Amino acid sequence: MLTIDVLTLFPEAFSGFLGASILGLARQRGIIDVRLHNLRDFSADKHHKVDDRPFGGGPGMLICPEPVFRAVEWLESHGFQGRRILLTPAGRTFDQKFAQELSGEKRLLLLCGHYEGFDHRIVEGMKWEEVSVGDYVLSGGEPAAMAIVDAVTRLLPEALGDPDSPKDESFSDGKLEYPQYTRPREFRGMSVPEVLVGGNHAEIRKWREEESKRRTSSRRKSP
Ligand code: 6GU
Repeated sequence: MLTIDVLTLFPEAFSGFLGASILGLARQRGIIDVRLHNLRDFSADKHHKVDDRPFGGGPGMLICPEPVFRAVEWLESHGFQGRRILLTPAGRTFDQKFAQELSGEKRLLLLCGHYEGFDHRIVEGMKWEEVSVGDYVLSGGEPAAMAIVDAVTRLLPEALGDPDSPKDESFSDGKLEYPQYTRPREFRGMSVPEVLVGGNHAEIRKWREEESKRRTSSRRKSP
C-alpha cells in the first residue's frame, strides 16, 4: 500500500480524477490511499489566509510559510515519514524513471502551490524535492500532482489488470511506443499494416522496434 498525502488549496479538484478508471479501482482495492488536506485548514490567521503579496513588489500572491510548516508538522505528528515533493515549474522534471523510483515508496507528500509561487523559506526551512511536470506553466500544482499520482499508481503491482502491460510501453525502455491497431482491419480506406495480421511474431517484434526507433528519433531530442 502506498499512501500519498496531498496538501492543496483545492482538494475538490481531485475528486473526479481519484474516482475514475485505474486510480478509482486501485483505491477500492487498497493499493493506494490518497489523503487530501486543505492548506487553508492549517492557517493560523483568523480569516484562514494562506497567501500574501511579495516583498519588493511584483505580480500575484505567494503561499505563506506558516500554513505549510504547520501542515507538515501536523502530518509528522500523525506519523508521516517519507519523501516530500513540492510542485513547481522551477523543479526537476518528472519522468518515468522518477515515477518508478516513487512507486517503491510507502509514503509521499505532494505540496501544490497556487498563485505566483511559494515564500522561499518553505524551501529553505524544510527538506523538499522540487519537482515540475514539464516546461510550461500551470496555474497551480494540482494537475501536476494528479499526473504524478497517476504515473506512480499504474506502476504498482496489481494496479493494472495485466501485470505485463506497464513493461511494453512508451518510456519503459526510454523509447516511445509503436503504433497500434485494433478491429476493423479496414477503416475508411485505411488498413492495418500487413505484418501485424500475418502471425509472424519475430517480424511483428522487428516492425514494432523499428517504428519505436523512428518515432523516438523524430519526436525527442537525442540523448
Ligand atoms: Cl509542478 N506547477 C506549476 N504551477 N506549473 C507547472 C508545474 C508545476 N510543472 C510544470 N508546470
